[in-house]
Amino acid sequence: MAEHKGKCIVVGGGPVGTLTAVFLGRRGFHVDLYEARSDIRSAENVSGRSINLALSVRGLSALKHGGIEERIRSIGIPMHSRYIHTDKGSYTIPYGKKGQYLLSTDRLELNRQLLSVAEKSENVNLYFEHKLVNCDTRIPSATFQKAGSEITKTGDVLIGCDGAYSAVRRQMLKGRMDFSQFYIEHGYKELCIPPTADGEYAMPPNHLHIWPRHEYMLIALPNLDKSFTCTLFMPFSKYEKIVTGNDVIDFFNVNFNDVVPLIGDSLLRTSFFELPPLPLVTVKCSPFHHGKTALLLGDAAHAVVPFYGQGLNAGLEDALIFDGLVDKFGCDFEQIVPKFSEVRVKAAHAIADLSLYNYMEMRSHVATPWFLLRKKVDGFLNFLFPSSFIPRYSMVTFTRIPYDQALKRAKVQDKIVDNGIIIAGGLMLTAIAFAAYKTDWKSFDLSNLTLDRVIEKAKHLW
Ligand code: FAD
Ligand code: EGO
Repeated sequence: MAEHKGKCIVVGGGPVGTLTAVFLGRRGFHVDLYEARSDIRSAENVSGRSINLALSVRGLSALKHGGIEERIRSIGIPMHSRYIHTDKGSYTIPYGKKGQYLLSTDRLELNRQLLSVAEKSENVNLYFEHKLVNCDTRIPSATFQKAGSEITKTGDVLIGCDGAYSAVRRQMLKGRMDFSQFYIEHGYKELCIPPTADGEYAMPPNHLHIWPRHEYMLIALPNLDKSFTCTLFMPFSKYEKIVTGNDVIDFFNVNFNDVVPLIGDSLLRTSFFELPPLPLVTVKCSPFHHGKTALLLGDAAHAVVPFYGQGLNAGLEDALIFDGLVDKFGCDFEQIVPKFSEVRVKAAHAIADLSLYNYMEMRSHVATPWFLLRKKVDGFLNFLFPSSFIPRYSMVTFTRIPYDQALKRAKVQDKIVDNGIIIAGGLMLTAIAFAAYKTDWKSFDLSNLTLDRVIEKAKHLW
């Protein structure tokens, strides 16, 4: 491809920026991708700690379009059901009868694979240790800091994929862009459950492990090296009360007592304090573009709390939808760029709200029996009406129904289920009242109350 259709400046070499660069390069655009950090594939970067995330249909569809779905599936671990750990015991509920699952994927490995694909594209140039410090989204131009000096680049379109604290967005906010940012009370901390002494997984691996404890939530996702990465969600005010190794052990003994032997007493004592708890933010903005020259994708456009496991799935889906628009409108950025906001802002706001809703639900009435009942009712209704009733979690996770439509449908369904439960309850009360009314209480001799007599009585009533 000798003749370039246009020059794209992509900011951020995270998964969203890299996949976007792959898509644009493949369509014959010249792409310069700038990343603030050094190349995560180089030797100095082997941290040893794997942090994973759950990929589902939206993210995997985008990766498939990029031709690397198979490669990612081979480095991921399928989680076919949730594994709920309660105080009294544990149980599993499958994600779906149709072979639906989440893929537990190593973040860094996913990013490495994407960078390697981008690097192979002759239209894509990668620039590491280039931190965007300023940009003018009208030209568009971008200024990067590189080893103490500054360089300015211009192009036809500037695409900000630089995460939740986006520097590209910061510039765009000076124009007409609506913006909100909201921190929740909870912070997160990542811990590791190492393999057992004989090198095996410490728990069954093909599950999303969840310990719901109202205010506190703990999850664990499996890694290829037979470890699990645990994420603890807890209010910052509680973290402040845990200051010594003994505090940590006491806290876990009270709240997650089965987890202590899994992580190990000494590892738990030390690793808990390696990093401070990290905040969780929701960022909404609108629109995602400026004119025909600048656009935000991924967390830069919409950061969500992780209680639906959709942040990256939504970001990768952005790249897929963006590529669909490029396919439709060729190299006409005057059409593509505004159209992206038109089709995506509503969906992004919906997944932000859905994620916050799950956060509220998980810490309030999702004590364990409710979780079980609700998932069972959902599963049963889906069995009765397979095409018209899809549980909320399934619509979000296992379909590509736009998030805003999934939210709308879920609201209607919730009403039906709530009313259904009320009507069923009402019918039951009526039946009991009726039976009581028809019962001749005077002759009701409890000493004679055997099962046979009860049945006899019931027959008599009818
Ligand atoms: P990022 O991954 O943040 O990448 C942005 C890149 O831009 C980085 O490489 C950064 O170095 C670079 N950059 C930043 N500023 C500049 C600059 N000024 N100049 C140049 N480069 C810059 N999502 C899921 O789908 N499933 C999950 O299970 C899941 N679990 C999560 C659990 C937790 C605890 C958290 C916090 C998030 C989770 N997410 C999950 C969300 C997911 O991590 C993000 O949505 C995803 O990483 C966003 O990708 P991105 O490429 O848009 O941004
Ligand atoms: C009733 C009961 C309705 C993230 C329970 C809805 C989220 C919510 C953080 C899980 C799975 C991927 C996740 C389920 C619900 C990731 C997820 C879920 C967590 C926490 C998570 C499920 C990373 C909520 N998916 N999920 O149904 O299995 O249900 F527990 Cl704290």
